[in-house]
Amino acid sequence: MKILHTADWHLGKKLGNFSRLEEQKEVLQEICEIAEQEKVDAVLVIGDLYDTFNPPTEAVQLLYKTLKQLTRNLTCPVIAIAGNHDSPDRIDAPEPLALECGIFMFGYPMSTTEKIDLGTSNVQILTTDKGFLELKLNDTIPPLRIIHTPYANELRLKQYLGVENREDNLREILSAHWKELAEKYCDNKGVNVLLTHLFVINKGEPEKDENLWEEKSILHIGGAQAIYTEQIPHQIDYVGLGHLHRCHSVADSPCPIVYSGSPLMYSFGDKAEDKYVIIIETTEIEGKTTLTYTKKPLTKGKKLLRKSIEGIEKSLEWLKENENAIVELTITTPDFLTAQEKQMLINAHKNLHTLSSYITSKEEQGVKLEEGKMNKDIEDLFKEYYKVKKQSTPSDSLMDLFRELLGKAD
Ligand SMILES: [Mn+2]
Repeated sequence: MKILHTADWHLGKKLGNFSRLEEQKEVLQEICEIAEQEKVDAVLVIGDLYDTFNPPTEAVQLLYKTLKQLTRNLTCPVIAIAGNHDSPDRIDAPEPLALECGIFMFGYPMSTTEKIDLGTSNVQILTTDKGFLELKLNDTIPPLRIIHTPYANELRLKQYLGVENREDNLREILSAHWKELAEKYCDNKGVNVLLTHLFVINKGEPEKDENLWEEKSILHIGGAQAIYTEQIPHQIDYVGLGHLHRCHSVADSPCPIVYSGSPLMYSFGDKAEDKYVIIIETTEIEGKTTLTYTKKPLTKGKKLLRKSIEGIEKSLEWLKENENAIVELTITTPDFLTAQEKQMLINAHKNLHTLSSYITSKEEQGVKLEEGKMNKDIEDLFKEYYKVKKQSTPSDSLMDLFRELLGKAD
């Protein structure tokens, strides 16, 4: 059995005002081609399908078109869950249509699906339960069992799981939920995977990830606490994760616990060579099914480059050499840039995201000026507004609330 694991597509994402939709189309096409070449039996898309609660129509259409293409006419089921950027209702809504195509979309931790006959011998729904799905893929391979837990913050997760009055923390509650499903449905006669869009680490590791990108706020108030690998039930053969945008394995035992990462560079801290999808494969070792995985590199999409350069001439040269990237440039100059110089730099590159200058003259030594983000996004604007009004920075929980309102307001 072969399964493709991907996550964090963030469809509809903009970097400032730069739309990433064309790059997203290209990289999703690349993912579809890999799935076809590898003849995978199932596809997992583990959260942050969209970038916002209310994505643009083009992003919604791109998602549906891609998921449908991945099913290869009902021969390869696709299982997709919501991440912290997704509106759970929006992910659940297309279920009646999606289901007929062999696409399973889960917005909430207790979401389930109807046990319908898909009218094909290739894919059959064997068992469904809240947070669980068992599929028969074809006659030659064992059934695939999936425990699926989309993102929810601690408070909501407790509500959804019906334990809002319990004092226990998220870790204990999720452990109990996963254990119950694993004991009920998962044995060694099938392949058992757990999918979740959360921050998972080994116990004792720092609960901060430098590469967490824009996601930092959800680790704090109103967010979800880090989940430990030791909480994964022993029946599970593979844990597919979404949330962190860097492709990496959290642990390889007792089973692989893996973040596929995002398919494109979405922050200036990402590395272009870090973009992959994961191909999971089963092998029989002494009658026991074991899962191994390989990383397949993704090649589409623009690079995001952050660079400091001395002087305008060298900057212009560098901008020309990197005309296909999206760039954040800091120029070191003896004196302030003139309006013409600024304009010249802006005109020299179509994807200049931020331009700053670092002044080195004696009088101005050490002054760093942001010459302007070419286009600020609404969250940055809100932060600035808040600073002016309140003389302090908005808290993480307030920013969470702001994002939620944004999703609902427009
Ligand atoms: Mn994400």
